[in-house]
Amino acid sequence: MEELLKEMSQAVIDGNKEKCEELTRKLLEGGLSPKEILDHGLVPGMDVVGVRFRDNIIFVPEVLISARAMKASLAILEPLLTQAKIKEAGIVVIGTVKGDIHDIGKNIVAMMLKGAGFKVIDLGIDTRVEKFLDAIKREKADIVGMSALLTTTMGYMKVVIDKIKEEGLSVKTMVGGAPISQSFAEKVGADRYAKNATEAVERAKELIGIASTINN
Ligand code: B12
Repeated sequence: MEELLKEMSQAVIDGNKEKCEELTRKLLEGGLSPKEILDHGLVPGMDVVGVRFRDNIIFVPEVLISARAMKASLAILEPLLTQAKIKEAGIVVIGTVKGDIHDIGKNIVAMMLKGAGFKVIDLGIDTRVEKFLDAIKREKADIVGMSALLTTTMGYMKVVIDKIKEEGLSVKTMVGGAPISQSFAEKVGADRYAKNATEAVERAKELIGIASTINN
C-alpha cells in the first residue's frame, strides 16, 4: 500500500489522470479509507507541485494538469466521503472568495463536512460578498466557510465578515486556505480557522455545539 500511495503522489505530480483513477480504485479495494488516500497520496503529490510551481520549475499548464488528475481521484472518493452518518448537523454555505479560482481544498472541505452530516451549499469559486450574503439568508445558514489561496484575495474575507456583522446576521464564520493562519483569522474577526479538512469538520461541530466525539 505504501508503494501504491507513493505512485499516487507521483501520478498527481505527473498529471496522469488515468493512473490517478486506477490507483484510487486499487487503494480502495486494498482497504484504505478515502481520508488515508487523500492525506498520504493526493495531498503530498500536490504539495510537491506547489513547491515546483513556486520555484518556477513548472508553470500554470502543468499545475492545471495535476489539478485535473487530483480532481479525477476526488470524483471517485466523493460518494464515499459524503456518505453522512447523521442527518443535518447544520447548514454550511462555502465558497472561494472573489478573485480566486482555487477550489480543490474548498471542495475537500465541502465533501468532509457533508460526510459529517452537514448540509453544504457550495457557491463555487470567485464568490462576491453579495452571493455569500444571499445564500446565507436564503439557506438560513449556521456557518459560512471561506477559502482563499492567494495573498491578494485573502483580504476579501474581511469584506464578507464585516458585511455579515453590519447586517447583524447570526451566521458563524470559518476561514481556511494555504495562506490563512489563526492570527489572520483573528485579525479579520472570523469565528474559526482550520488548517485542513479534518480540522474544518471539528471546528464546524464546535460552532454548532456538537461534541466532536459523536461522529468520529
Ligand atoms: C493547484 C494550484 C493552482 C491551480 C488551481 C486549480 C483548482 N481548480 O483549484 C491553477 C493552475 C488554476 C492555479 C492558478 C493560479 N495560482 Co495557484 N496553486 C495551486 C497549488 C499548486 C495547489 C493548491 C491546492 O489545490 N492544494 C491542495 C489542497 C488540498 O490544499 P489547500 O487548497 O491548501 O486546502 C486545504 C487547506 O488549506 C484547508 N482549506 C482550504 N479551503 C478552506 C476553506 C475553509 C472554510 C477551511 C476551514 C479550510 C480550508 O483545507 C484544505 C484540505 O485539507 C498552490 C500551491 C500551494 N502550496 O498551495 C498554488 C498557489 C496557491 N498558486 C499561486 C499562484 C500565484 C497562482 C496564479 C496567480 C498563477 C498565475 N500566474 O496565473 C493563479 C491564480 C488564479 C486565480 N485568480 O485564482 C501561488 C500563490 C502565491 C501567493 N502568495 O498568493 C501558490 C501558493 C503557488 C506558489 N507557491 O507560488 N493554481
